[in-house]
Amino acid sequence: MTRCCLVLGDQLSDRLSSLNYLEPEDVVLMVEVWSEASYVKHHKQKIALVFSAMRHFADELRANGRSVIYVPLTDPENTQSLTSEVERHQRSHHFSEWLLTEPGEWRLKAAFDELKATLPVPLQVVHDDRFICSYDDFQAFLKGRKQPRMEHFYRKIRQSTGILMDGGDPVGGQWNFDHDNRKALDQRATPNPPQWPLDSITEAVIELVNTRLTDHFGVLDGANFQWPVNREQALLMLDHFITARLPSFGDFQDAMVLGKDTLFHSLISTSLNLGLLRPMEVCQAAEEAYRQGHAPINAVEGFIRQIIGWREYVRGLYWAYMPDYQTRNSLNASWPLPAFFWDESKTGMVCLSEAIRNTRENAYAHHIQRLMVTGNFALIAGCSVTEVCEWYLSVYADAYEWVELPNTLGMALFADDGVMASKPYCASGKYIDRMSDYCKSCRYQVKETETQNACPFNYLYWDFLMTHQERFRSNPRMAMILRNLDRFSEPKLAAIRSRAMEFRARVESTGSDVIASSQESLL
Ligand code: FAD
Ligand code: DLZ
Ligand code: SF4
Repeated sequence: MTRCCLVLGDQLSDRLSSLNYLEPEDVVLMVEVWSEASYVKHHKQKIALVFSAMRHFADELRANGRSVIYVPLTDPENTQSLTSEVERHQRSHHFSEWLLTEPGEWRLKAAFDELKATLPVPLQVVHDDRFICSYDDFQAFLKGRKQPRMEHFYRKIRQSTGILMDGGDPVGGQWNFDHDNRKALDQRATPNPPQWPLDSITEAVIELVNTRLTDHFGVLDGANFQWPVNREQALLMLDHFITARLPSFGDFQDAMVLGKDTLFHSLISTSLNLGLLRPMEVCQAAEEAYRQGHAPINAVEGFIRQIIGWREYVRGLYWAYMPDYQTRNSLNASWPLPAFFWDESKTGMVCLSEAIRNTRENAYAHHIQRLMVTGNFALIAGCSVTEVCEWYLSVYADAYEWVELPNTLGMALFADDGVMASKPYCASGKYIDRMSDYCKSCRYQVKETETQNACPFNYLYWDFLMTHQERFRSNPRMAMILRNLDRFSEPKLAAIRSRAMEFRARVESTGSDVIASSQESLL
């Protein structure tokens, strides 16, 4: 009685829970399907990455003696959805049972729940133990807490895993060293990411995506595609991070520099999310670097917090609050996403143009670009929550809804009314000027708020605060900001509002914030 295990495109781990249940005679099914490639218009690099990593993983399973059925996208028999491929293979092979590690996205969980009801044999869905915190443990954490906060969760995980602990105490005597992590970058050189030649599998996939998915966003060619597609490459990326980047990771975690796309960030999110790396091994490697005196505590603690703190926390929130979570829009944001989010040449704002260029060329932007540039703009301009979430899910090589949605809807857009963040991450151009060198080469004046050339982040920020001030007054963390707003004169407030209105009207009618020179003389 042969059983079949369906392995999804982000389940590429040799220790995957469902694979542990298999007997030698059982079979693994992996399918490249149109429905997954197009449920949002993923960046071309993301699709190439997932397909190449899937093909490499299938080869590794075969090399380890597993029997694998692999259905490529172009197979004429391919029915192009995950569930219909299960049904097709059940009809042709009459398996006695199906196994699946639970999918990472709610829509797929719902689809497989439906399939269970119609499949003639059992479909066993097993827990995904590639995360440190189980759903039950996360529910236990939430229980009785009115305002769950990541920092409390993070401390619990430090204690339960023993990561960066000396007995019962945090290493270095503090849980969090973030106050040391806010430096703007000086003139120092930043390391280039490691490179490896593309193999024939990746080359074939790049060709496939470039011929079949021409209308998807982003640049994809051999020169700019450098994501790890197997565990060996993922370990090289991790090793490069630990030796060349981690020592400066903390200091410059929030910095942004023109033309420097990755700074000291780790570039491991794609590998973690695909299953090529394990969160604990990554944290252990960082801790070891600290214990060997290779990296300072502020860097190591800051990095580990991202993995066992934020990454686990957002996954816990996603499953605890879905499916209602995706419909939330507590600030009633509905302004259509400007066209320049898809084409940076349409904006004169250097900060946005840099973040969007990085995104288009590399399917990547680091956290502060995502949160404080594109996310902050979308928040203060009041962009449609649905459109912004779809944009983030489409454009990044590491994007899966379980991690993208809480970060976008919750952290960046404050649309969940404070479940994820205790206050909105809204900021004026002053923050971007402090943390980057962007403003020096921008056509807009970062120190101005109401003039024609004023930085749009400034008037949109104050306009946003004016619009939502009644809601925010009950939040003690917003009190100081609102006191500043209260000091503004009526004419100043009116000027800000009218700049924001002009800006929106211009972007709506032209797709761009840039004033055409013919119009400029009329203003
Ligand atoms: P580093 O800065 O080196 O951080 C190390 C690791 O910590 C990352 O690889 C990642 O696994 C983890 N991490 C850091 N911050 C977070 C976070 N807030 N949530 C979850 N994990 C975190 N991350 C994704 O993996 N997929 C997404 O779709 C995604 N969407 C985001 C959308 C928005 C609006 C924001 C603000 C953040 C988003 N993030 C997402 C989190 C974070 O920006 C990326 O994980 C990070 O930029 C990836 O680059 P890196 O590997 O160089 O990370
Ligand atoms: C992201 C993705 C893409 C683009 N394609 C496939 C695919 O063809 N086959 C597959 O099994 N998985 C794919 N994936 C990953 C799934 O979308 C992923 O499993 C869900 O998003 C759950 O996290
Ligand atoms: Fe961005 Fe404003 Fe600075 Fe220009 S001046 S780069 S728009 S923050």
